[in-house]
Amino acid sequence: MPRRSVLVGSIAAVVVVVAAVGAFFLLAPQGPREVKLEMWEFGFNGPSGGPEIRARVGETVRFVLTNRGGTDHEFMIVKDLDGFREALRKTVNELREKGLDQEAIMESEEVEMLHHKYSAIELMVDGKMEHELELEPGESVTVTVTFDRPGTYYYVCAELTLTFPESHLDREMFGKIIVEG
Ligand SMILES: [Cu+2]
Repeated sequence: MPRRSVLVGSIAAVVVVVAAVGAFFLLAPQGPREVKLEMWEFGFNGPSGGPEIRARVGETVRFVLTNRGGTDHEFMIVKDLDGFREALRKTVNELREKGLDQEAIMESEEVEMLHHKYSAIELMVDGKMEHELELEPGESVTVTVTFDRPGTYYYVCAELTLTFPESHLDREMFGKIIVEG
């Protein structure tokens, strides 16, 4: 075979391979975007706060949560961050005034109800819808969240362990989620 034909043949082969790889990535089903969040005292991926997450309306994001800290941490998504924080403070104080101890307050119906009231987006875990999740130290959970409406949301931890009567939210354990239409 003349040298030129070999060269043309090689180029053609490279073009075919590049086109095939390109088509594979274009046509392969794109899974939900994955966001890894490590929980620490008292932040996500660090000692305070958490990374800002941007999503599009209709997008599904898979959160891989791992509790790397030494105490329990929570995960839920709220819209009214200040309202939730204030309501939690008020409820905890009212229950303390009634004489309830930390354990009783953490397991109280009142605190549970607040989580339900302020949860803005449901979390899908193993095929089940949840308002909030609680992870023990070392635990890891994958959560799927679909953002149906535009707006600003916050993923938060409102645990009371170690910080009682304050919550982890009072130590800035939250991050912003911006959902664009
Ligand atoms: Cu926490």
